Amino acid sequence: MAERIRIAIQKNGRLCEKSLELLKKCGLKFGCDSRVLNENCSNFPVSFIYVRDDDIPSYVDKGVADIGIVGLNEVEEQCLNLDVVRNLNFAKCRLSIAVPDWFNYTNIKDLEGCRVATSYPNLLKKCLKKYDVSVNPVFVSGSVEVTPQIGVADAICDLVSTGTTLTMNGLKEAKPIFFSSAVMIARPNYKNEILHRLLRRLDAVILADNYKYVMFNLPEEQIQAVANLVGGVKSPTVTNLFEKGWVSVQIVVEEDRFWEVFEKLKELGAQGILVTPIEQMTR
Ligand code: PRT
Ligand code: ZN
Repeated sequence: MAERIRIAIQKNGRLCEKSLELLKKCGLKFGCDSRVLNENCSNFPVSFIYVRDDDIPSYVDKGVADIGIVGLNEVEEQCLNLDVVRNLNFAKCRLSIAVPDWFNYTNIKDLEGCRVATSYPNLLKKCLKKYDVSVNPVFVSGSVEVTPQIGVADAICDLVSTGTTLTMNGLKEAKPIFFSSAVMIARPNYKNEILHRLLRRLDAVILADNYKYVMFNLPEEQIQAVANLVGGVKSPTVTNLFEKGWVSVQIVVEEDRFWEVFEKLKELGAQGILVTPIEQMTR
C-alpha cells in the first residue's frame, strides 16, 4: 500500500467544519460521515483521524498522527515541542482575563493574588510572567464564566470571540493576553514529500482566501486611476466594450482593502461591479 500521512482533525466543534472545508478546497475527497473515526482520502495519500481538539497536540507529538489542525491556544497550553507549519485564517479568538462587573479594574496589577478560573492554567501563567503579576490559577474544564458568581474564583481567563458570553454572565473583559487562530502542526522538522505537496495546495488556497476577483465597466479615461488604486498588481486586465469610451476591467483585490477599493471605483464611475471569490491562487 502506498504511504499516507495521517491528519488529526477535530471530530465535532468549532474547528471541524472549517478544517474539512479547507482540505476540500485543496482538492481532497473524503466521506465526512460524522460516525467515522478515521478514513482514507480517496484521491490523495492522506488519512484522517477525527478526535477531540484537546488530544490533537499529543497525538501529533506521539506520532499517532503526522500533522493536525488545532487552535494555537491548545498547542501553547500543552507545552509540547511541536512546529506550527501553517497559520490558518479561522477560529480566531483571544484568551482574555475577565472580571465581574463590580470589580474595579484599572490595570493588570489589580489581579495580583486573585483566584483566576481557567482551562488554560499554563498559558495564563506564561502570559502573566511578562507583566510580573502572579495569580492563583483555579483549573476548571468548562463553564468557566460561572465561577465568580458561585465564589470559586475572583476572575476568569477564557477564550473570547464576540464577548457576548462574558456580558451574559455579568463579566467584563479586562485584559486580552493571547491571540489565537487555527494552525496546522507537525513534529519538529517533520518533512515528507506528501506534506510538501499538501502545503503547496494549502498555500494556494490560503492566498486565494485573502483576495477577491472584481470585474466592472469603466469610462476609458479612468483606467490609470484604477491602476494607481490597485498598485501591487501588475496591471488591470482591460478589454474594450462595444460602447465607445467604455472598457471592461478585471482586478484582484486584497480582502482587507475591498470596501475601500469598491467605494473608490464607484467614485470613478465604475458600473456593473461583479465580485467573486477566488478558489486557488499562486504568485
Ligand atoms: O469537544 P472538543 O474538546 O473537541 O471541543 P471543545 O469544546 O474543547 O472546543 P471548541 O470546539 O469549543 O473550540 C475549539 C477551538 O476553537 C478552541 O480551542 C479555540 O482555538 C477556537 N475558538 C474560537 C473558540 C472560540 N472561538 C470561542 N469563542 N473556542 C471556544 N470559544 C468559547 C469560549 O470558551 C466561550 O465559552 O465561546 C465562548 C465565548 O464566545 P463569545 O463569542 O461569546 O465571546
Ligand atoms: Zn476540547
